[in-house]
Amino acid sequence: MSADIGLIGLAVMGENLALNMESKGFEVAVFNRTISRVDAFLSGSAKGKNITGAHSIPDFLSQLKSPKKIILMVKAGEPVDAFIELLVPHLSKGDLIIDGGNSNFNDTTRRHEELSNQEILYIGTGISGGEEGALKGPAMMPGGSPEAYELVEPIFTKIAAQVEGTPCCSYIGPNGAGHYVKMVHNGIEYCDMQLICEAYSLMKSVLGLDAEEMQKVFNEWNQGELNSYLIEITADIFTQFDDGGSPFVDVVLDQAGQKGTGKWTSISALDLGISAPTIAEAVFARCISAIKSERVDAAEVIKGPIGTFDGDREETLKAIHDALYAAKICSYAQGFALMREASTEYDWDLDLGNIALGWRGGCIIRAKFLHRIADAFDRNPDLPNLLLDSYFRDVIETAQPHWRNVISTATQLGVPVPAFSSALAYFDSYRSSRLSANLIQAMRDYFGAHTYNKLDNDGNIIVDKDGEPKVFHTEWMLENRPEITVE
Ligand code: NBP
Repeated sequence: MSADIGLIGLAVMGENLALNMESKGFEVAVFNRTISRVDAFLSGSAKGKNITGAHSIPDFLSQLKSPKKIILMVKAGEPVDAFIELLVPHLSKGDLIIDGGNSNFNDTTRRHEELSNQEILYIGTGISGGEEGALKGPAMMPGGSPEAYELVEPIFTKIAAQVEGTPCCSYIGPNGAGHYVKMVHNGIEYCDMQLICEAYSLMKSVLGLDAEEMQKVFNEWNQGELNSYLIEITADIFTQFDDGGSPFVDVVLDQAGQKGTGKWTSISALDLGISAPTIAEAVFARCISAIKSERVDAAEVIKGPIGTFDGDREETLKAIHDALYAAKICSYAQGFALMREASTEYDWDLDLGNIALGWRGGCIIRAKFLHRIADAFDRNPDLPNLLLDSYFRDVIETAQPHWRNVISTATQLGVPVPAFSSALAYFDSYRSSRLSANLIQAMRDYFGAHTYNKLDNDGNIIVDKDGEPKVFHTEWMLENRPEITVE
C-alpha cells in the first residue's frame, strides 16, 4: 500500500508515462490486460526503478495508497469501459479513476456521470506529445471535478512539460472538457500538418526544390514566427535518406492514416454549427490520400492544366511562408471559435488564453506563436474570433497578397492546396458583411416555404413590435407572387 498512483495499459504511452512519474519521485504500480507485458516491463525499462507490478486487479489495487488513484492508458473506447467495470467493485468513495487516452468527450461526460453516482471521482485528461512527451513531459488537459483534480494536481504538474517554469497542465473544466480540448488540439494538429504538406508540395512540384533545399527552408522558417515542433521535425525529415540514396520522404507511400480525433472535431463543429472548414479539409485530405490506387487510375485519364512555373522562385518561397502562416492563423481561429462555442453549450467556462499557453510545451502543436493567442485573449477575454485581434489582423493584412498569389499559382498549375484555399475562403467569408446566403433563403422559401427575414432600404433587418426579426414568405406559385408576413 505504498504506491502513489496505479497505471493500467503498458503500451507505448503507458510505459513512458509510468517511467516519467517514477522519475519525478512517485512510486507507481502497473497492470496490463496481457499480463506478460507487466513482467516484460518490470524486467526491462522499469528494472531497478520504484515501479511495482501486479498480475490481478485486486493485487494491483492493494499496492495503492488511499485514496486510490488509477490512470488508464488503454485504447480509447470499449477497453476504458471494460477496465472501469473491473475496477469499480474494488474502489471506495473518493477513489479516483483517470482516463489518459484519447477518449471521445461524450464518453468522458457519460463515465463521469455514471461514476459520480457511485461517489467515485473521475478525470478525463488529454495527454499530448506522443512517446517522447509521455516520458519527458507531455502537455496535459485534465477535465473533471475540481475536487478530483486536486488529488492529482501534484503529480500532473510535476510530470507535465514546463515552459518558463510553468507546467503545461492546468485544470480545463468539468466532465468532458479536458478530452474536448485535446480533441480540438488534434484537429488543429491535422491542419498544421496538412498546411506544412501543402507548402512542401508547392516547393517540390512548383519550385522544384530538392530535399536538401527544403531542409534549409524549413530550418530557416523555424527561426521565425513559424517556429514550432512540426516545422522542426519536417526539416529533420528532409535530412533522412533511404538505403538507395533517395530522400526518405520520396519513398514513403502518400497514404495518410488517421485515428479519428480530426473527424470528431469536424463532427463537433457541425453539431455546434461552427464553421471549421480547414480542420475538416485536413481530414478530407487524408481521406482522398487514402484512395491511392483510385487516384493512380484517375491520373491516367483525367488531365489537368499544362504549364510550368515561370515566376520568381525566391519571391514565391516567401509567399508560401506567408500563406502558411496566414492559413495557420485561420485554422487556430476555427479551433478556438469551436472551443468558445463548446464552452457555452456545455457550460465549461473554458479559459481559452490559458489553453493556448498550455500547448506551448510538450504537445505536438507546440509553437512559438501560441503566446500570441494568449496575448489576444488577454487583450480581450471575450474575443469572438482570433481574426479580430489586432496582431493577427496585421499579420494577415501583410500576408494577404502573397497568400492569394500562392493559391492562384497552385490553382493554375493544378497543384492541390485544399487547406490553404479553404482557410482563405474562411477568411473571406468571415470578413464579408454580406454573403450570398440571401439567395439560399430565397430558394428555400421557393421550394419548401422555409420563410425568410428581410432588409429595409437602409440595409437594416425589418423587426416586429417586440424587436424580433419579422418572418416573411412569398407565395411563389400564385399569380403576382404575394408576400405574406408569418406570425
Ligand atoms: P494503444 O492505444 O495501442 O492501446 C494499447 C493498450 O490498450 C494496451 O495496454 C492493450 O492491452 C490495451 N487494450 C486494447 Br488494445 N484492447 C483492450 C481491451 N479490449 N481491453 C483491455 N485493454 C485493452 O496504446 P498507446 O498508443 O500507448 O495509447 C494509449 C492511449 O493514449 C490511447 O487512448 C491513445 O489514443 C492515447 N494517445 C496515444 C498517443 C501515441 O502517440 N501513441 C499520443 C497521445 C495519446 P494489451 O497489451 O493486453 O493488448
